Amino acid sequence: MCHHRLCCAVLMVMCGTGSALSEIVPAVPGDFGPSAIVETFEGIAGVSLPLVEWGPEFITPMSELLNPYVLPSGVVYSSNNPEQARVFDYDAPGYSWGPEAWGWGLSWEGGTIHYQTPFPSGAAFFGAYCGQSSSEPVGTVTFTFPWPVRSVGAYVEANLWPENGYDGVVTLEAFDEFGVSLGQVAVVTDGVTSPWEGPPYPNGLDTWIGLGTHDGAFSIYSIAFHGYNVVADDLMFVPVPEPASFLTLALAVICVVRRR
Ligand SMILES: [Ca+2]
Ligand SMILES: [Ca+2]
Repeated sequence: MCHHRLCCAVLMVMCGTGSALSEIVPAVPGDFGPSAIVETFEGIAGVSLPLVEWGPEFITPMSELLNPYVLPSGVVYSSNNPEQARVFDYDAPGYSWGPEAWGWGLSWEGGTIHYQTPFPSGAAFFGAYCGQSSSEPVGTVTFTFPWPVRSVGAYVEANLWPENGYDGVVTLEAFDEFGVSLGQVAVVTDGVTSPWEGPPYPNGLDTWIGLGTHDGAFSIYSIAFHGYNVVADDLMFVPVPEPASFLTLALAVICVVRRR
C-alpha cells in the first residue's frame, strides 16, 4: 500500500490559454467567501440502482444521474460518456449501514469509499463512473453553471494505482461561454483509507482542486473534471457580480456624493 507515497498533493498549473484579460490561477478554499455556492450532492435522489451485494452483506447505495441533470445548486451535470455519473449516498433509503458496509472502490491503492470515510459534507458524493480502464483515455464529466463564475473548486479523488496505470490525477478545466478552454489545473490525489486499515479512516475524500483569476472578474461558464474514476464533493463556485449590480452601486455612490 502506498497511501502516503503521494500524500502531499502536487498542484500543477498545466496551461493557461486564457485571454489577455485574465489568467487561470489555482484557487484555495480560503478564496471562497460567504458568497460561494456549494453543491453538496446531498438528498438528490433515492436509490435508483439496485443495492450492490458484495458477499452476503455488503451494499453500496447509488443513484444514476440523468444526463443532463440539474443539481440542487443549479449546476447542470452532463457527460459524453456512455456510463453515466452517479451519486453515492449512505443516507439513502434501504441502506443498512453495515455490518462492514463495503463502499465503492476507487482502486486497490486509491482505497474504498464507504460510510465511515470522512466526506466534506454529509453522506453523499459524486462519482463520475467513467474512465475506469487505465488502458483507455481518462473520463470527463462537465458541470455548467447557472451564472458566470469567477472561481470554482471541489474536493476530489481519483484512482491511484501507479503500477497499473492509474495516476491519481484529477484535472479541472474551465471554459468560457463558447466552450473554449480557458486553462486548467491538476492535482495528484491521495485516495482514501481502505476499510481494513481503520477505523478511524482519517484519509477522506479531501484533496482540494480549484481555479480562478487574479482579478476576480473572470467569467467561467462551465468546467470539466478529467481523470480515472473521479469522485467529488462540495463543488463550490463564486458567481461574477452582475453588471447591473455594479451599475446600481455606482449610481448609489454618485447620489451619496451629490448629497454632500
Ligand atoms: Ca456531500
Ligand atoms: Ca484523500
